[in-house]
Amino acid sequence: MKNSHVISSSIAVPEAQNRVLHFLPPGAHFLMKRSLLFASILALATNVGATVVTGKVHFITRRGQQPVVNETLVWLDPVGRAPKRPAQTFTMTTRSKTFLPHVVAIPAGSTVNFPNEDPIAHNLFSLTPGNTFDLGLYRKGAGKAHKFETAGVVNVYCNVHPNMSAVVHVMTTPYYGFTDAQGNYSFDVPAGKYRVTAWNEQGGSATQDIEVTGDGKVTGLNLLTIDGRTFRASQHKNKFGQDYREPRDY
Ligand SMILES: [Cu+2]
Repeated sequence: MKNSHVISSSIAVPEAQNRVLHFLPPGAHFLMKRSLLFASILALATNVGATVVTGKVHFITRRGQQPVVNETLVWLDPVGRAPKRPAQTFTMTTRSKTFLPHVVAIPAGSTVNFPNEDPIAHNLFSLTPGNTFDLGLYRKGAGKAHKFETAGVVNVYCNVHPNMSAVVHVMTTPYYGFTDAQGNYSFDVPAGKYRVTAWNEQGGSATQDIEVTGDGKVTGLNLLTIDGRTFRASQHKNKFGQDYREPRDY
């Protein structure tokens, strides 16, 4: 028997993204959008006695700010043990001097391939402690890969193009997924205590502690609010920790 607990409230999202809600089974929007990433959520959803934890992430924005709402990652860290998602191989492509996708979430120990579809060379790197790497300069083709062992948020950049950036979330909990374009999320989890965290690049994270009881009730779950008003796209350093030189035209 599954129980659904819906937290509903207004959400300030850009008009263009304020589309009609689709009513889907819990978790379905995750599966539709990022089927590879969330293929294993089906297995989790079949837990006997699982309770559906459903909520919404709310954004506070300054005038003209448009956070990419469906790049909001939500995860539930269980107090105590949890099953692990198996490490897998993911792909983050460089195309038109951007990373596609811009944000990924992967189980710890997973490998990300970085194929280059541009006719120009890139040099992807990260200086994030625990996940530092430097793939070197490489041209169009299959590209290179990196295995992400340490949990946390990893910033990935290109040493040639200062405007290229991506985020890899290395997860230990199996309960994670991206919200839909309205900020809705839904998880099937067994009874227990959890810390719920919502993260968006334009505003950092918000957390709250909840408890899912054996009879399918969820306590402590409120609207998660991400305040993006102080967000500024800051210029990062190159792989040597120095300012980028004059942008080269390629
Ligand atoms: Cu580049």
